[in-house]
Amino acid sequence: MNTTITAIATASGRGAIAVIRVSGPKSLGAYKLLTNSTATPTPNQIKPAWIYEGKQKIDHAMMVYFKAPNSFTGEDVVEIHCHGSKVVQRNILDVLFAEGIEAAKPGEFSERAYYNGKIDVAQAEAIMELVSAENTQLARLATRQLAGEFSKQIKDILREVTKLGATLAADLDFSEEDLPLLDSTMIAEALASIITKINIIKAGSEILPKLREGINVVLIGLPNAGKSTLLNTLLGFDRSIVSDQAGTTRDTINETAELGGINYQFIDTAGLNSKPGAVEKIGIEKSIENIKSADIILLLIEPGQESKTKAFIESKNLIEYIDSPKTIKVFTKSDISNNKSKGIQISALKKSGIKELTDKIISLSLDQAQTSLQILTERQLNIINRVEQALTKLEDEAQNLSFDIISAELELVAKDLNELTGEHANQQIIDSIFRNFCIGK
Ligand SMILES: Nc1nc2c(ncn2[C@@H]2O[C@H](COP(=O)(O)OP(=O)(O)OP(=O)(O)O)[C@@H](O)[C@H]2O)c(=O)[nH]1
Ligand SMILES: [Mg+2]
Repeated sequence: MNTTITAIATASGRGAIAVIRVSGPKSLGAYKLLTNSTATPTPNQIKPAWIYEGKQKIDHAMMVYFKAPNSFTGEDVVEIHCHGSKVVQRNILDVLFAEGIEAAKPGEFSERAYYNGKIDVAQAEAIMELVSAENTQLARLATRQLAGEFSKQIKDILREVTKLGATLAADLDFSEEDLPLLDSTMIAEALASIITKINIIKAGSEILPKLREGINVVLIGLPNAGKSTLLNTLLGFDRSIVSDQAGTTRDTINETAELGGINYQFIDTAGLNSKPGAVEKIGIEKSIENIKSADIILLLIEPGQESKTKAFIESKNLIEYIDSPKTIKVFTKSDISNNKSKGIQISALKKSGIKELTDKIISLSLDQAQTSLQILTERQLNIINRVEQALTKLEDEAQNLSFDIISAELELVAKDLNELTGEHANQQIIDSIFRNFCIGK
């Protein structure tokens, strides 16, 4: 780019300090002008300096110069860390504007970084997510995407699509007598493998709203196992009624809480009684529904009830949910028993084992999120869905389609995939992505 741009990179209004960014060929000149000096500053070093408007000192600031191509945008960049007063910020911008430096459009710094090959579109979008991340864990996960994880997966898929397309094209080029390289079974298999990868990305994107709204943790167990007591202990207040009567909780009780920077939706359920009364029965059906949709299951077992619990689970065909890594076995009332079974031993009464349990819940949710989380913007999700539909349709119809039609369809898919990372994306798409960014980003 020939132009030089500037914008305030920090939140608008008054603050302790503000950062003004400048990017483009006039950056170094602007540095010298503002600091009233002729010396070229050492790149990447923060230096205190007086800032001038003409001969007038307007602020004492910290200045950094990044020399192209070693900067965020890939161009010469200057950052002015001035005091947060609106007047000071305005004065500095006025000096810069007077030099013919232009006000940056929203996202223009990131856009320049993209054009200079510093980041791809998916990484730029991850920066956006990072800026708007509402909790620590989310921010950490956005950082992973910033490191290019998502783009790598897409390139992998793209490679498979292109390879399949190329093999089909090669078959088309051969004459009738040649043995084709592919048959319809092989095509269907190749398509299925690509679809699986797309679906993994989609599934990962569904975790994001959960991290925002709360991961479901369902407490289940026989009546009197201590579910409601544990819920109250986890929440730190009495939300659910506790009594020594079996069948105290009849309806599900939801409550949100934060543990270790992650939001959870804890769900206390009706005890799994094998001979319930009419109302209890409705509650138990709800419990079973909750087991099926849970992200994490806490299976509570009180002393001496392990085999009875197992029998109930088996009778309702719930083993697959209980034997899964998302279930934590919790042996309750350790104050009155000496259970040594594999699982976590807790006593809500004596508050023992609770920290071990919450640590386990946190690590389990981070495992689930980290192995699969994808932060997809609406734009990316739309493309992923479109690609998945096109490939599924192709897989269904592959038997009856000619190679040239399949190959043409795959080309369209490849075009869509390229749009995800911004490679070969057209100007209009690039514009629409970066204009959603904030100014100064
Ligand atoms: N000794 C001891 N008793 C406990 C502990 N946790 C719960 N209890 C008692 O066990 C009984 C049942 O507890 P609840 O929390 O109501 O059990 P629940 O699983 O919610 O029972 P339902 O709602 O009927 O399914 C109550 O009398 C509790 O005080 C514990 O850690 N130690
Ligand atoms: Mg209860």
